[in-house]
Amino acid sequence: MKKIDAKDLHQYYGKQIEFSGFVDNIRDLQWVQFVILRDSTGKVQVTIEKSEEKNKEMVELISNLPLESTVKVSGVLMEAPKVKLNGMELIPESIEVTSKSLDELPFTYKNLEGVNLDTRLDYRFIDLRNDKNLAIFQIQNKLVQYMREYLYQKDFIEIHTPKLIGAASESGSEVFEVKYFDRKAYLAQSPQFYKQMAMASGMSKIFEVAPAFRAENSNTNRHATEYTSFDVEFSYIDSFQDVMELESEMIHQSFSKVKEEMGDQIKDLFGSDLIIPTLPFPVMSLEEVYRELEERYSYHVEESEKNDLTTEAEKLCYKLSKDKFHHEFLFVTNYPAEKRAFYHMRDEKGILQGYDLLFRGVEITTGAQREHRYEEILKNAKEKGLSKDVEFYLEFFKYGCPPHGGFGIGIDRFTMLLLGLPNIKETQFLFRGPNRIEP
Ligand code: AMO
Repeated sequence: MKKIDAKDLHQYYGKQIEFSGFVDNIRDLQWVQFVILRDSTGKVQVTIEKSEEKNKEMVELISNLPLESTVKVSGVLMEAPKVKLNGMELIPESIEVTSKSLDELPFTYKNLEGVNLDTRLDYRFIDLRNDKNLAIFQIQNKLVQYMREYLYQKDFIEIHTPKLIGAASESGSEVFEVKYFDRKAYLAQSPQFYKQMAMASGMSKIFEVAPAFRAENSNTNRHATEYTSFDVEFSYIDSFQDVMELESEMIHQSFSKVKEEMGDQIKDLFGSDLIIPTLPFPVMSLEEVYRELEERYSYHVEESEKNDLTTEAEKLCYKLSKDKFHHEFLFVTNYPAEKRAFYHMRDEKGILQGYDLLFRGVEITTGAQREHRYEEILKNAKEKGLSKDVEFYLEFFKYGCPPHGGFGIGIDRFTMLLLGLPNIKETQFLFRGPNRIEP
């Protein structure tokens, strides 16, 4: 029989059904046993009358059954307005234990207060049984689904680029090396070069949602050594403004849909208001940002640090963006070229045609118009001492390549900020960091 989801049970009142799930709770009273079963979509109460002779075996079974075992219950589903849990109860005829749990769990997943995060990650499969933790992934799933949908509406196609690569990509640093038969290979830190290869292939509009690997020894709340990157690239743009416009529309639309579907749940579980960002998103140059941070909040940094946003400045940008624009997002532009990747386009004055997008005071995206002119990209690569390493990439620009641009969003970080969670460890299915590569 096909597994019925808890959320669909109301369609089966008065019917003989089978329901499978985890044993979430048992209340063993004098005359009756209430067994709460749980699947990923909800919960249902199974009611066993102790006085009925035919229930004797089931009562015995339940009396000795550890919580978190899994069972398959056959019985009749009754509408029962008095039952607090969804106004229904399952009256069982038989119960089959499909997996018996040990009596003691490593920790009480229902109340995680005081449970060490490392212990939780060691037993992530139990940690994820917590309602709130499960919800993180259900919300993340919707967010990605609606971002994908936006792109599909615009005729983008999803491609799948290799993560095992022969030459260290982008910069040569921060890349994991792996043994590849009798030679070295690397784990891709971004699909950047292949997104651009797709443009040279004439694909015009592509995206990819896939792992990216960073060999950075960064132990912050927003860095991981492996994360999920939502990458977009498209051709025939006039400037990086087109890229910012597409990204902000995509976020606007997906936030609207997530809010409609899960806004209440986000508020209840995370206390976080999902605010649909108005269009267009505000934009400021790096120079303007530092000027205003100084004027408004007396935030000073050394001139030498003003070629990038300090972590503190990033944080203050949240306040700035709210105070100045009543907005939670902020595009920051006009970064100096020497701080940025060689594939970003620069204008005649050497100003970078790219941006960072900050959300709630943390960078979630880098985006840009790319340099698609062979001579220019060669010059930029040489300037960074990269021309040999990126020879295969430079080939893409020799045989016709349209002007193009794109961006990458770290999904795990984005989810963390959206739900107001303290750490990226909470939003990765299994966190990967400098000190954690297990389970
Ligand atoms: P960048 O390196 O800025 O740009 O990365 C883009 C976004 O990816 C996320 N991110 C991370 N998330 C978790 N842990 C990390 N260690 C980590 N590093 C990056 C962030 C970041 O904003 N190729 C360009 C994108 C492009 O231009 O299309 C790139 O990778 O959210």
